[in-house]
Amino acid sequence: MPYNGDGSAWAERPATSGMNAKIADLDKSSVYCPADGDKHLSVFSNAPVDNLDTSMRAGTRGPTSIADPVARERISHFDHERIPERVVHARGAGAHGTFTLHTSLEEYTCAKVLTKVGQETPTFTRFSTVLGSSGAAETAREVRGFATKFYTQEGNWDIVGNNIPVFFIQDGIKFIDLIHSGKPEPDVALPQAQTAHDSFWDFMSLTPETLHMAAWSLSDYTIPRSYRMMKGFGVNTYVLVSATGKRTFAKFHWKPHLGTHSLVWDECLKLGGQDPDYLRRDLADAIAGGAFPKYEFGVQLVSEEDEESFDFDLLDCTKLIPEELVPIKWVGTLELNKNPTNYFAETEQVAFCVSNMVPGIDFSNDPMLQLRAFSYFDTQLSRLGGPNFSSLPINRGVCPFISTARDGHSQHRIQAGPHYYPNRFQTPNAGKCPHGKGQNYATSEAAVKEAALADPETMTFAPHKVEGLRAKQRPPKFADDYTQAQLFYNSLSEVEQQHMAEAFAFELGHCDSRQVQETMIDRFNEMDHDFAVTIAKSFDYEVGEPKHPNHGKKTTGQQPISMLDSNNTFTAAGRKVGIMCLDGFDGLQVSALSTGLVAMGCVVQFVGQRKGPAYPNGVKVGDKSASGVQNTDFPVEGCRSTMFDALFFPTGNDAFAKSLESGRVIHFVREAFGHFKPIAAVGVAVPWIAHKCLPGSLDMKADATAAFSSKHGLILGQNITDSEASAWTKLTKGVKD
Ligand code: HDE
Repeated sequence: MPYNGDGSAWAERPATSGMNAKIADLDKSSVYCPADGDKHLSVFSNAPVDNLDTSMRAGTRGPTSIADPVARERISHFDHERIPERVVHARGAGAHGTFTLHTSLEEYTCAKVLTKVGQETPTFTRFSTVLGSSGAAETAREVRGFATKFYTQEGNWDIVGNNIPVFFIQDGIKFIDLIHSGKPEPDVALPQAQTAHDSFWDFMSLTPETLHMAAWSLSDYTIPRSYRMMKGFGVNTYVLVSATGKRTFAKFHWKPHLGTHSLVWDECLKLGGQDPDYLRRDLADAIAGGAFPKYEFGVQLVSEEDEESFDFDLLDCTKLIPEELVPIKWVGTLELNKNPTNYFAETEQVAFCVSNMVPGIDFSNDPMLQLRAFSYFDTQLSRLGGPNFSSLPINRGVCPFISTARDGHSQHRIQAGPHYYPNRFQTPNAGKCPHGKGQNYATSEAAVKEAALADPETMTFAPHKVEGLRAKQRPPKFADDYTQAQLFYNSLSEVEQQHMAEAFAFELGHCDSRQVQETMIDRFNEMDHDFAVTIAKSFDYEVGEPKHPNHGKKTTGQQPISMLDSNNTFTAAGRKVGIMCLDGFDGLQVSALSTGLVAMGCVVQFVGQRKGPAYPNGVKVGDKSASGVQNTDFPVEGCRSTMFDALFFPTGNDAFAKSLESGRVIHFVREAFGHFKPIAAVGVAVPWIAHKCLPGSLDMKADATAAFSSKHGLILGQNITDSEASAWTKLTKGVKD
């Protein structure tokens, strides 16, 4: 069952049984709408209001009275309904969930969320695009955010990551320029939600450290099929701290159970108009229908002793750690299982802060991470209006705590007790912190260590030595901009490399500056000469010999770079199949196939001449109560093949065969075929596809009634065998010859 937009979900307070601790906490702040006996319409004062239709005025045609508190307050509240959108990642979709740990990381961290096997931690996850404003289309080519707040028993822990394991720049000081260059041009504010303009590629071409991320940005990773089919990465290097004070570098990974899949660019362009909410709808539909998206959580761990053993620097977030060097240890599962009740209160007001850490998890010296630790907290002050954003319902923790922070705009808590520390009331931790007696400083290195280790629960910032010459400087290994860009490119399949070249033609084709185009081609020449020669063809440019020829090495693993790698997951589950139910369709076939598809976890949607009843063979058109009448999701004029992953055309009677002749229906087949989507057809639909829709495209004789092409994902036949059906349902779309 897809997300129901008819408002029926508003009618009742959901049952409280089975709620996780965070949902139960949110429920305390929730207001539901049914007008039961005790409720009345009201304004700020909560006094009853009898009339919301007409303001108070002097005589029926006289001036409106400012003394009417109802009209005034309603207008005033409306005037202030908007808050600033996020300066980046403004467009997002959120969901509640549960994180369950299946493998303990006790050897590396004292964080209970990562050590107590079987423990379920409530979460809130927000997926986002980066540059588009909050109303932008979601299928634009964009890096995607993947941020998760864990409401742990030790406080909130936020992993604010992306769907790509590396980032554009190495130092946070350049972030403002990166984002300014990508956002719409400042004079006429275009383009929206895309990097296809001069400023962005100007910045990229003049900033060599961006090369690796530039390659990822042009790849299919920036056009995901679904947030359910998208990886996540912490990107920066973090540090786990064990109960004995051992520090271990960690990279965080999310791996979707449905595999990692993308759209093809032509679909994106069309979907941007057909359904600008494509990804948030997909997420909400899946959760509402009980097909809860799941992701494995994993870590790559590097001991402090091995910090210098790589030819890249662990503190450089333009680099990943290839899995041949450090395998991923999978430790837990995130399930997204509840849609928000109120988008603004939850998805908009959620404030992810990189600085939200729990004891046992710490920052590394990654210069991006260090500045991120400041930025997120800081931005919430203007976005959410002051320092009390952390006590908004979606942001407040579920563990008991005491704080001496007080007052400020919109204080949500009523805090009793001492507002200073230390105090004589023995506020917890008073006796525990290093050197006790309320003195939060120590007089020797040994004393600090001893005190911290005595109580791992206070070890968020476990002691470790820092030294160096204070200067504006970068580590020497930060200088290599090419090796990993080459590794990425080599690890893709040929078709994915081809998609990158096409993406380049689109992106740089929207730039006007010859200098930007040529400099960017020269940059990619340092990644791969053949690639540069290919992309240069669209710009009438001759590429020279590269200074850094491609080393030819590849990488693979549990989080393979190529989406066509055999370690990726291919499944019919979660895919949307459109079934064409034009009047006169074979009802038995449709019900058998749709039952089978649903059993495999597919979402089935029916398309007919009208939204409403579709009449099968043997039922009179208009006889709504006859058995076998199929309720459709879309009229054929109201949808396109791009909205489905696969199409099924049943057989049918003469009327059905005649309706197939419509240009719109023929276009369905041609477009889906062009996108390499699986198409299945039976009976009268077979010759129609072979001869009317795709004449000359299929390897079948003129009189053939059956054909199977695994290459095209196409099966046509009187009967579809099990093995053909299972090959078809692999739905390995997006693959070009
Ligand atoms: Fe962000 N980033 N970022 N970022 N970022 C924000 O915080 C920032 C960076 C990421 O769904 C902002 O609350 C700086 C890397 C995500 O609410 C802001 C730097 C990565 C989200 C901010 C970075 C990210 C944000 C805007 C360089 C991948 C959306 C609103 C030092 C690991 C979170 C907000 C959500 C949001 C700043 C770099 C991911 C302004 C200064 C690297 C997923 O604080």
